Parts: sequence; C-alpha cells; structure tokens
Amino acid sequence: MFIRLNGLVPQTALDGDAEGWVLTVDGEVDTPLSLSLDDLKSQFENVTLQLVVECGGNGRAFFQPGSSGNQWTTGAVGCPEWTGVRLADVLKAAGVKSSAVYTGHYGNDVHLSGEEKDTISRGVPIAKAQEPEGLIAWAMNGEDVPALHGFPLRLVIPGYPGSVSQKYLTRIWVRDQVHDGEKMGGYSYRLPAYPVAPGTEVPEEDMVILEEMPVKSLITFPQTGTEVPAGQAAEVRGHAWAGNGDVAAVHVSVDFGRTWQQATLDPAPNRFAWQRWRAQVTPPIAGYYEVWARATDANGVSQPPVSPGWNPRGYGNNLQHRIALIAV
Ligand SMILES: Nc1nc2c(c(=O)[nH]1)N[C@H]1C(S)=C(S)[C@@H](COP(=O)(O)O)O[C@H]1N2
Ligand SMILES: [Mo]
Repeated sequence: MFIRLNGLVPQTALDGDAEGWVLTVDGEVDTPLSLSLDDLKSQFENVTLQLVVECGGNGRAFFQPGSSGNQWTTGAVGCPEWTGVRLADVLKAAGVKSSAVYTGHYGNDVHLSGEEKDTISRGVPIAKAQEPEGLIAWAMNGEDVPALHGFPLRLVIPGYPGSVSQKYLTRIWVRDQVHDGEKMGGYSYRLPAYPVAPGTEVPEEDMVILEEMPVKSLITFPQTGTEVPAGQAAEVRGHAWAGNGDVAAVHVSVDFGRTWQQATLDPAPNRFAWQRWRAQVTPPIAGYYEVWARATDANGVSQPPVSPGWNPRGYGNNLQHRIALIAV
C-alpha cells in the first residue's frame, strides 16, 4: 500500500491512541451525530470490502511536460481489505436533508507549517457518498488501520481520487454547496474543462473537479526484462480496476499494439475491488518484446497507449502499462 500524506502524521496515530475519538456528522442533516468508535462498531452493520485507493496523481511522471507533485509512475494504487461501516448508513442515521449537495471531510493531521490549519479537506457529491461501497473504516487487512494510513478511522470512497478518502477522520460536514475545503479549488484535483495542448496555461476558472478515475490495469508478473523461452507460452498477469466500478475486459499485446489477445479476467470479490487477470503470451522467435496491457470498462472505454489529456497538475494518467520480455 502506497503512502501519501499532505501533512504530518498526528500524534494520536503515532501513539496508537484512539481514546475518546469522536466522529462528528453535521451540516445538512436532521440529526447531527457524535459517534465514538464503539458507537460506530455497535450501531451500524460492520462490512468488509476490498476497495481500490488510487492517488489522483498516479502516473503523473509520464506526462510531458511534467508538473509539480509526487512523481508517481505506477505505484500509487492499492486494494487492501477494509473493515468498517457504510458511509451511506451513517448518513442515513443522521437524516440527509434535501438541501444536501456535497460532503466535506476533515481529519486531525497537522499542516506542514505546524500551524492550526487543514492540510486537506475534500468531499464528494452526496449521491457518491450514498453508494453502498463507501466505508468509514477502522481496519485494513484485518488489523487496526496503520498510523500512516489513518489510524484510528478513515474514509475509503473508491472510484474517486484517493484524496477524498480522508485519513484520521474526525468530521463529515454535509454541505448545501460544493465543498470548498483545502485542496478543493484552484488546480488541486482539477482538470481543464476542455482538451488542452500539453503545457497550456489554463485559467483557474476553466478547471473542473476530477471525480471518477479512469479505467486502468497493471502488469505485476513477470518482472520487466525477464527472459522467457522463444516459441513457448509464458504467463503474464496483473490487476485491473475502473473508477466506475466495472471492468469489462483486459487485453494484452506482444507486438506493440498491432494485435491484441483477450486475457482471462477473474470476477471481482465486490464492486470497486481490482480484478486479477492472466494471459499466456508466445513470443514467436528470440528477441526483444514488450507486453502491453489494456483494460476496458463497462462503457467500452479503454486505456490509451500514450498519456491522455495533459493537465496542469498531472492527474488521471491511465496510459497502458508495458514491460519488456526477452525471448531466448
Ligand atoms: N487526513 C488526510 N487524509 C488523506 C491525505 C492527507 O494528507 N491527510 N491524503 C489523501 C491522498 S492525496 C491520498 S492519495 C490518500 C492516500 O492514502 P494512503 O496513504 O493510505 O495510501 O489519502 C488521502 N487522505
Ligand atoms: Mo493523492
């Protein structure tokens, strides 16, 4: 699991101290709630799901020209098993008013400056928050959420940029407008409203919020540069996921995209989990090959061979992953 922090790990997380932790749900609700960890665990159905968290900037390093931010290549994604309660159930208990538009998320991490201000406070449209897969989680892979991943409580809202999955969660503010917390505005997690040439200076008012993440896949086996026997089948495998929750197919190519073959795609354990895929590829004669992988979502939208949609901060790059294969 990758780690991304915009601020400092709170002392409570470093100490593993969840004593007196309270989650507040307020704003456009009939009944504002103050919930302890025990309240959450005892008053709502406990749910365990495998959910993808992917940083909006995963793949940023492949854009040209580059942009500031973590130079992620392929690694800013993971799919642990999360245990918690449904965000939707907690919102239902609070009674979401018809005036509700968006959520605003808050945690107790400390700004890098040390000053008392939010490091990051993002949110999602109320309909997204009411989907059954969004969790308020206290466990990751069957253990307390680790300090770096949000102990003792975090949101996991799959399909959207990882930044909406607030760690060290203390408050969910139901808003009557699009949330305007830290890193909701300007160029943060925003894309130009129209396609722009790489390097364009886009006016701030032309930027729109990045919501659903695009379909994507990774080749996780074998390691790039592996030698395989020429003329024989070699197994290639990996993961695929989509921001809209449904992967339809994965294809692989060993001839630079001239021809593609369909991979075997395992079913997802639940919606918004990544799916494993595998394929047998046969390099005909000795030489240099590349394996390219391409996932397609349920709408028939698939991954491009080059970086798509350049944007000022380098978000949403789902170009096809490729590895080298040496046939001997
Ligand atoms: N409180 C808090 N939550 C946060 C962040 C943060 O800096 N502070 N970073 C966000 C971003 S940008 C991402 S990509 C994910 C990363 O989650 P992980 O570190 O558990 O992989 O957490 C999100 N939640
Ligand atoms: Mo992120």
